[in-house]
Amino acid sequence: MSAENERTGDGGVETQEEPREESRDGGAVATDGEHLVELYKNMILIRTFEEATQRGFRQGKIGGYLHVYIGQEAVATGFIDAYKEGDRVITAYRDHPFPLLLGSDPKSVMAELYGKGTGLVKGKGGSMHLFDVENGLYGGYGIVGGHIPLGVGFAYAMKYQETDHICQLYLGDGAINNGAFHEAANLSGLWGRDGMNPCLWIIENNQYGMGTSVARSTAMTDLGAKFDAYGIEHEKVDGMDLEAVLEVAHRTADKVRETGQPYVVEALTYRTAPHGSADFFEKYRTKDEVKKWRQRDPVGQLEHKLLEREILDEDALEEIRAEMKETIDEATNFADESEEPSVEELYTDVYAGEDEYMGEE
Ligand SMILES: Cc1ncc(C[n+]2csc(CCOP(=O)(O)OP(=O)(O)O)c2C)c(N)n1
Ligand SMILES: [Mg+2]
Repeated sequence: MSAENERTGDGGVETQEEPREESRDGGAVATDGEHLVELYKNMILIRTFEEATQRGFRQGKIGGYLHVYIGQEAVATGFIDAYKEGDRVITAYRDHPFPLLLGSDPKSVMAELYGKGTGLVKGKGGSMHLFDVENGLYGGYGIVGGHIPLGVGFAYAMKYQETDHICQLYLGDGAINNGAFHEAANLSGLWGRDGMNPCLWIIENNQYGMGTSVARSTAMTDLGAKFDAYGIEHEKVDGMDLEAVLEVAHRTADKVRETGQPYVVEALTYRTAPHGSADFFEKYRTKDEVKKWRQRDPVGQLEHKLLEREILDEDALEEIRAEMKETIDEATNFADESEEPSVEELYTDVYAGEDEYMGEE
């Protein structure tokens, strides 16, 4: 199967292809400074949001679980750039960047984490169950691997309904060893033979599932290669390099849209944050390893490129950071000051309305 990029010793990959030069609006992807600045803002928005959620958790204002995306920002930012209206996005519980990138109001995303009635799903979902159908986000799921069959089903439905939309299905390296993954991958490959499964599988290989490294959870550590068994093509990308992700994201999203066949991208990345709120004291990663990946931080790498190419100077970078901080401060205050959901809300959204899903009687 196609492996256009190759692993390097430190877990990254060397991109062998030249970045392509088209984006969804016909402009340049890799060389257009304005576009990179826009995406830099998105990455800072995510980073700042996540840092604020960590503070909110420590203050006891965010309950339940909290899994942040720090270190992985280039992956979602690059792929969501290839999102087109009508597409669907589905992911697991490390889901905060998705509504932010798809256009949900950061205030309602933060309020959801605070469990408030003004939250994205009225405070009923929390950190792991973000949902914004209008903007293409179909969750947010806490059961590892549980959402994978749903994503493959969405892709089938989109073709069945004769649209040219695709499903972006995100999954972690840990989810690959789950039974639901294998059943769904089999169907995705099978339906893809008839052009009936426009599913772009995006593996966020951050090297660990909780405290267990990929090498300790499977004998076949080339995760993309698992898809050979199901007849689905795959490749790897350096998930710390936004431009590399952008190139792959646009090319593969176009391919999936045109062919109706699934495709897999394994993004090699790293969560520099702990796994979740219950994992403050890491015993499974060396300081050296974390340091090595931090040196390849996706935000830092992009800042370096913006400076080197003289697209932005230090002052301009600082201005963007300040602007994003203001947005997130506002979101945090909004969440903090919002009301708890009303008791009546316990009885709404429990069952789907008949008209909504079952048709008129
Ligand atoms: C079916 C199931 N088994 C176990 C868990 C507990 N659990 C929560 S997160 C996690 C690790 C998943 O790792 P990965 O898919 O790599 O995602 P990451 O956290 O690295 O983004 C596990 C095992 C769960 N939520 N669901
Ligand atoms: Mg993982």
